[in-house]
Amino acid sequence: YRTRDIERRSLDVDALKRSFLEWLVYSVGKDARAATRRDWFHTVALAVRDRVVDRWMDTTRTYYTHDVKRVYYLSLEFLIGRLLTNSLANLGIIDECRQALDRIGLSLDEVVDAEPDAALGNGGLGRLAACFLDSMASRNLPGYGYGIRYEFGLFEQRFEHGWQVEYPEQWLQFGNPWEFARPEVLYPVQFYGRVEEFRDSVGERAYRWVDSERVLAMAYDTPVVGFGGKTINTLRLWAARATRDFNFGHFNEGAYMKAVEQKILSENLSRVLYPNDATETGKELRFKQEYFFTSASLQDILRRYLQHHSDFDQLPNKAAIQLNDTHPAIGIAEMMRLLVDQHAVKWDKAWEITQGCFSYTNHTLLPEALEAWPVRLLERVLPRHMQIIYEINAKFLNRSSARAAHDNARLSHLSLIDERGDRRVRMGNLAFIGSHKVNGVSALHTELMKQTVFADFHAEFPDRIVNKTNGITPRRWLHQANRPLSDLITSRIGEGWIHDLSALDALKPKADDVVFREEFRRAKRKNKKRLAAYLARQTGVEINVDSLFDVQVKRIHEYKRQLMNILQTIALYNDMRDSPTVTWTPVTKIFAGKAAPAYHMAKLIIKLINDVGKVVNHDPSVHDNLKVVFLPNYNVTAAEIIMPAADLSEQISTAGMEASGTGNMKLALNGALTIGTLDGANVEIKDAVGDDNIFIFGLTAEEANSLRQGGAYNPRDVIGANPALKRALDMISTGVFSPDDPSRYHPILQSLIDGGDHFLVTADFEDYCTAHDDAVALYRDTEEWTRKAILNTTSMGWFSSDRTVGEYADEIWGVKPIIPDEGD
Ligand code: 26V
Repeated sequence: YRTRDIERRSLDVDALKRSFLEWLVYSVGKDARAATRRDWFHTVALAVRDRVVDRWMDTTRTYYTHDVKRVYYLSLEFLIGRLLTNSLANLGIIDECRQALDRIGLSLDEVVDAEPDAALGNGGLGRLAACFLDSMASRNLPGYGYGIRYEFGLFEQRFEHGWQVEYPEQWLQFGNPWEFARPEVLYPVQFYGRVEEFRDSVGERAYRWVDSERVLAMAYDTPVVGFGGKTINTLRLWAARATRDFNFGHFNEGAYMKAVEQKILSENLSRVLYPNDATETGKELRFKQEYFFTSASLQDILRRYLQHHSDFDQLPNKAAIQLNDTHPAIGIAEMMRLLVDQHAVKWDKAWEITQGCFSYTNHTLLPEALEAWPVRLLERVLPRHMQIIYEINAKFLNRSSARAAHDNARLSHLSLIDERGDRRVRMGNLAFIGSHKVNGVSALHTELMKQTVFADFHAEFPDRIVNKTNGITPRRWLHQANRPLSDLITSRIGEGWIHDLSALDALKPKADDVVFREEFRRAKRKNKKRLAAYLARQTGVEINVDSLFDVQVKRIHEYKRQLMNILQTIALYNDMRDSPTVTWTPVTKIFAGKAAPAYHMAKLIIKLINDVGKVVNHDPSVHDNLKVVFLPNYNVTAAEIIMPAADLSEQISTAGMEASGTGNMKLALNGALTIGTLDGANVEIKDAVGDDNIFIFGLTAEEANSLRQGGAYNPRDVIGANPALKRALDMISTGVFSPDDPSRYHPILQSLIDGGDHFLVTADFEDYCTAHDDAVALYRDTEEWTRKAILNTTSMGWFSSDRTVGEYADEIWGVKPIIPDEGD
């Protein structure tokens, strides 16, 4: 492409400006005088996209010519957020772009703000997938993301009278400048029908899936720009398209309209992201989404492999397929079907290939989130897969040591079928036996996997379970989101940390440097001002920039214990009112997060926080020393404003329940001190930052487990023994925060008192309050606090997702970095 348009690829300010003006007119179709901010966003995005296309083709061609081993990250969720700043930063042209826009009289920040937030995910699992894409590209690893191009991303959250209300989120409404539609990349995906047995050409038993309904999967590609702009990988998302395979001649008018309607309905498959991050019991559409994108992705992977190969022997050396949770686990059976039924590979060989390719990441131990699809559903929707699963199960159980030992209890645990009640296929078990490696996402979580859900499998395959502690991309979560701190760090150690976060180690001694501490505080203050302005705009609540910003941002879930946080807030409010002459340290409690639309308890907790905020924020007797703000519609873009501004990071889940957490890493990297339990990656964060620089409290996973098992735990006694807790609960129960409906919160009180307090809120309350008091007391010692904050930032190098994907690449995928060749 030496002859291709040099102008289009030029990174200098004037060329960018010319591109913008040209794109606005010829692609967006607007005159500069009539252009809206959104028009300018599309203009700039398209011009920036031009700067990545050649490199993208270089990358793709290099992978192809060298026939490298690729990794395919199969995920039902990619929580990407905005891409403009990310693309500019990774290409290294933020300043150039800012100047070019300046010369047209536009502000980059305003243009950036017109981009919708791509929310194709619920929370941690989806954001991790997005961080991994960034890290694979930045480490020059041949990595592809495969997922669904949902027309509606995660719902928009609004508060009406303090209650969460969900609205559809139409991120594609005005088009998506980052994607390339590939109408020619189209795969058929079948559903329903029946299986026919027949004899193949050599007289062996074979099967075909007939009378099925078909939907087409159409590809949309988004370039994934690595840092430095060398490697540009691909995120391929599938959209459902109706087939055109019905015969017009056979229809009378009524049947015709019905048939067209059927076709239209089939496109519902990619319409909407399921908004639950824990349960979705037996929803057929969800199951069909899982199979739809998995089948299309595997067909695409095999097609790419067959460009260079004529048999499948080398597939495990060319394709590593990572299952992001069990959502794509049906891929194990689909790979077997494609190999055995479509490509006539012998069963045993096909199984060896499948295991060689697949690996599986577990993201939760919560029993309600472990997928188990009813056998009846599978028989109906995917009849051939059900047969294959039975076959896999029979062969596996026959060879298991449990069979040899005639240990029926163990056999029933190992089985792919849960025979209790309605029979179900355990997707975790399928993913486990079809994979060569299975991983947890933090040291503690991996240990608990071995001891609990996968204990029998671990005994059978002691080398299969490995740990890969999660990480976050330092590009988005420090370099882009926190320019003040990013610039400060770069001023001392150069830019190397952006692609090697362990370089932050070198800054640790700066914690003892007064000047550095002053500059660090200045950066934090800037970020706090920005957040305060944002909160005022979004919620109308004015907060004190010098107060301690105490932040809990994450999905609302009982195990994450936002309830414990608001109870402590009420106790603090009472202390302040009781002792008005004490000089209190001002605290601002900041909450954000969505509840699953059907999760009533979570929605009630949101309402409680909003109700408490209404009382506290208007009570003159606390002299603005306490404010409670719940920011609506938490998403990646909001997180980028919140993380840099936090002083205290709330990571207070019941020990043993949070698989890892990644918000904990984002906050600590941005200089917040953690108040947390020994859960998930908090354990490793504590080891990294040191015991003196974190506030750990509460029961350990083991203690929590024995307390529950012991049967002697009585929340009523605990409440009786803690006057502050009792008073807070009494205020809730007598309607102090809900005078219009005093019984509103009885379900919450019920769950704590008579419901047995499953999440041990009352058990950990006192210890939590003490830890919080310690944190607030330390905050008054500005220098000491800053020292610890700096040690948090500078100790977080290991938590880069570059480290995480490096470990996956070496120990699970067997893929190597390759620098793309330039030009043809
Ligand atoms: C399950 C389901 C069930 C069906 C409806 C939709 C849906 C969506 C997601 C899930 C899985 C939830 C598991 C999850 O998000 N785990 C989180 O993974 C993070 C990344 O590893 C980790 O940091 C969090 O601790 C963990 O909760």
